[in-house]
Amino acid sequence: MMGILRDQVRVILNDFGVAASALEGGPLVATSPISGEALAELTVHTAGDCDAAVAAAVAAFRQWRLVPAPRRGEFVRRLGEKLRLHKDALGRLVTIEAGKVLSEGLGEVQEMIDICDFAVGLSRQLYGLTMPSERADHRLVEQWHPAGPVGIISAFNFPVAVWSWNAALALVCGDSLIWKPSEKAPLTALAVQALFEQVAADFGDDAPRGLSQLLIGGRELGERLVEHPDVPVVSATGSTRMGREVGRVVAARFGRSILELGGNNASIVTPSADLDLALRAVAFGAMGTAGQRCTTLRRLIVHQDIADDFVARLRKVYAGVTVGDPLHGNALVGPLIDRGAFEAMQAALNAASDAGARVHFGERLPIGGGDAFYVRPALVEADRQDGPVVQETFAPILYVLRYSTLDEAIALQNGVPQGLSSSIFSTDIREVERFLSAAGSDCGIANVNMGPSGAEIGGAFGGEKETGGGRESGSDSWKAYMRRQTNAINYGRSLPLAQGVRFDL
Ligand code: UN1
Repeated sequence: MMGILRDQVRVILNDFGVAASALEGGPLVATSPISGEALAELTVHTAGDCDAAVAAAVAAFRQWRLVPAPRRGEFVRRLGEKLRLHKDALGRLVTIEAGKVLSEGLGEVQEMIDICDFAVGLSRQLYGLTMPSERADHRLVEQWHPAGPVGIISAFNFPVAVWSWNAALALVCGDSLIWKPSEKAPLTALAVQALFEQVAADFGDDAPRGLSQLLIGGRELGERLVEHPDVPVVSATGSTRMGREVGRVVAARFGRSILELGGNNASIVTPSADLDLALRAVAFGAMGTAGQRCTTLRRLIVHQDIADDFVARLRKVYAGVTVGDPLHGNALVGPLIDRGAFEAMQAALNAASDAGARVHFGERLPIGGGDAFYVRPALVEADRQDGPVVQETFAPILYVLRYSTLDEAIALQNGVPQGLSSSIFSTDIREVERFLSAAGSDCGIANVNMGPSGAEIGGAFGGEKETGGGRESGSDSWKAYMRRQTNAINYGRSLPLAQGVRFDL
């Protein structure tokens, strides 16, 4: 087993144009959670490299912003085509590096392709408004201009899709890119960067050197990027702790941050729910990606009349779900990313149990060797919403809470610091609409008869409160990558002042 993944990674990366020498001799050891084996030893960038990357991004931006937006869209169309061509290999690499099962690895690349398609259309739709002017012979309009270099900080769990949400939009908006991926997922970033460079080389002079750059390294590198005054937009995905720091630093220099931070997502299961459907949705939401999505279902709020039966059915599903090697067979749940994730999971389960909760499953399974961390997902019947229940533990733990009135369920759903995603299972239109109303879910995403995860790219993605307030991907999220300019134009021969002000010389 050992060495096989290492070889596979080399074949894939070599095919993408990454030199073998780039994978050896450096201090950053890339590993696979599938077996814990080392895949590569990468060179890391320095603070000086970061400054040089920003300088190159500024130069690239000055050129790229003048390329017509539909032509920039053509670049992104070609990027999407490149990803289509390499979907299988890149999806496999995502699985090897992040440990998600292969259909999810492939799904992640599909998400990249989808956002490229979206951005191509968008490149002809960067609309500004025309407003009626109160003054005669005047025109009042707004236009959207490119913002500048965009810093992208991404997490291990969606190592390439999150980059693409930001990159595809920022590119059609006329911005250049600097990407600092997670230290836990540098290889997929190298792969995507290599594909990007192929597209850029084929595109000709319109694509400047340095249009997209990659910074491999640790936290200090991210800090340098975030502080840099020549990076007007920073998009960061990760923990609330990280985002609080990024938000503060970027705000202090009046930059703009797009923050996509922790979630503690809940689903409400009402008595009128289609329970077969709810069971499948809850299983995917809570156990899919081994509980390592920011949108993972972490709290299940079940009506007391149906709770006993529903929890009994869930326990059967949890007992039987196949945990195993995400590359092979029929595993639905792959490994945790590393030992730290396993220890955080066990600490949360111990805290829940100490607080009187009933913990089912959650134990480590003997798969993949001593350096791999596979667990049976945990189901925890909690009496109160406090302690670990109000925290995001990036692992497959589903806390079950009971409720009697919908108001109480909504209060529980909203009663955590995070505000990313939520859902309700109900066939009662009154319940559904209450949940979606101004007094309902306080999250950025609120779904009906499905779980909180697995969003399509067409909607705006992000959440409120400690989730950070940023929106990425679809709808009008593109506006965060541009600067708005209002133009008042006088085409007359007199100078009427707004609000009737007089200033007669
Ligand atoms: C993340 O976990 O950071 O909605 C992103 C979803 C995916 C994206 C998750 N489309 O679950």
